[in-house]
Amino acid sequence: MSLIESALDLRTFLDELRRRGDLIDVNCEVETRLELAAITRRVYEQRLSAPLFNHLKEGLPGARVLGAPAGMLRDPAKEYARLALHFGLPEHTRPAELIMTIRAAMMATPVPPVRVAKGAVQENIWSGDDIDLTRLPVPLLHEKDGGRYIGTYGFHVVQSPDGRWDSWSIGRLMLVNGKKLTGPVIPTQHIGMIRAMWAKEGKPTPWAFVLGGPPAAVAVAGMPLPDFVSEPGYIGALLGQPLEVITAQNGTLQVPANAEIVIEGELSINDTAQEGPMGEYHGYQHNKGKMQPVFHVKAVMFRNNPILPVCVAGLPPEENHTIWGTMISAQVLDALQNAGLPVDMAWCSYEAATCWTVVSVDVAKLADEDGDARTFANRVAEVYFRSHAGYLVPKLILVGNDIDITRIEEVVWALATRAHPQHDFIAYPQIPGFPMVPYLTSEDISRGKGGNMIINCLFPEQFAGKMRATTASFAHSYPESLKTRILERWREYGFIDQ
Ligand SMILES: Cc1cc2nc3c(=O)[nH]c(=O)nc-3n(C[C@H](O)[C@H](O)[C@H](O)COP(=O)(O)O)c2cc1C
Ligand SMILES: [Mn+2]
Repeated sequence: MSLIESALDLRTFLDELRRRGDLIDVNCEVETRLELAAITRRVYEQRLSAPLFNHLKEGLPGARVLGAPAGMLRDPAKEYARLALHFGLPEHTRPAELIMTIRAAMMATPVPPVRVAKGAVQENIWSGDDIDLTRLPVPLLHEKDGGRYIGTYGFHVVQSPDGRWDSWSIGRLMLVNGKKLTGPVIPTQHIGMIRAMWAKEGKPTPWAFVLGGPPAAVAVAGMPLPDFVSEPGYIGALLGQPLEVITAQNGTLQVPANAEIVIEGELSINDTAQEGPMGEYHGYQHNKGKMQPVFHVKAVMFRNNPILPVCVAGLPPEENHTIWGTMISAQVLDALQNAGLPVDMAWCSYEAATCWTVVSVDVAKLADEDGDARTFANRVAEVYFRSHAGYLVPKLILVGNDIDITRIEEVVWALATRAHPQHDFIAYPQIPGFPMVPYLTSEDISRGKGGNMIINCLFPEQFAGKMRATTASFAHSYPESLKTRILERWREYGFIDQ
């Protein structure tokens, strides 16, 4: 079977992981309160196979939870395999191939979804008094979380009042009770923008939330595509075929036909509830929650033995880094290249918890640029921080393309040896930035700016097409003929490893 089938359907995705030995069927009884989350946390941190919890102590009999859906693998040759399978890409896929695939679909013609009459998600339908989300296996993810989170790897579905813009976006959702949810609706995110359009008409936002949708759809729902670009059409372009959708119970919104669970209702205009705190993507657990908008649930659909996918946010690498970070990287590369800047790769190092992006500068083209490092950094800042994707990640590191920016040890080396303390750390306190960044002060958060900076790791000589020094290493310091001979004789010297 083609790997694309895994990108289109969660159960096919899980079968493929199982075939590869990258899925553990956890058949013993596990608690939804902390136990499944602690296991999943350890899985991320040790880079183990994804756990599918088949037997949960609480909740609907037969309901299951999937942990670490896009966690990293321990084998360095297949580190990105689970992430790559979200796009139907093979086990050995490297970051550059991921980014190029995601980028190429941005330049392709959108392929809108096709509506089908019936979908597996309609196997069970709750409405009215039947609705009780507490019957699903909703986990408590960290001991100090303010509630149980049903949405950590699911996406919101909303549409602009004129019907022209469909927005699918990942956002977290906490249970308030069996019929009420709450979660952040940040005004600069697309769900916040569309909610404002409905509020202007005096109406709550018709809303659905998809859990266990096609893996490619989930990944794209975590991607900051530009304003007014509909995610479903982009997903079709990415996969080379349309998604199958059904019309939700409310009669207007369209949701993937093969989703595991769909919750639908309204995102209120004025109702709020206490949300959080929750252990978050930057690796910290704050000790206070916040008032956030309420989502009122009007219907729930789910497959038999539904699977609830879960991201247990915290220290990298989890999906806020592997999915969000990767999708942001592709989007940032697109924005910078479209602006004519000489860059050839962008990468949100997972280790930096989606708080920095590294940008690889094509030094052969840099010599054609006018001005010095400061002028160049200012140009990059204007494009990057003002883009929907760059806005989310407050630090940008500029390095020459002799560095492989997907290798953290090379980035650290460049940071330590190339950035001058007096002129290469350039703060942009006036450019708006994402409020969730952990080092922001309360004044920064209320002003909506203050945390952005560029770190320039380009040597002044690189702006004149030269390099200050060559690299001292096996790759750079010896004649090719000698290196070849040494590698041929490696075992003869007594080394057993390659
Ligand atoms: C696992 C995961 C969890 C996320 N949680 C949130 C969240 O709670 N709130 C939020 O604003 N963005 C969250 N994001 C990021 C958004 O999904 C992302 O910025 C996306 O671009 C938003 O869609 P939009 O660009 O259409 O607004 C999360 C991403 C991932 C991968
Ligand atoms: Mn969007």
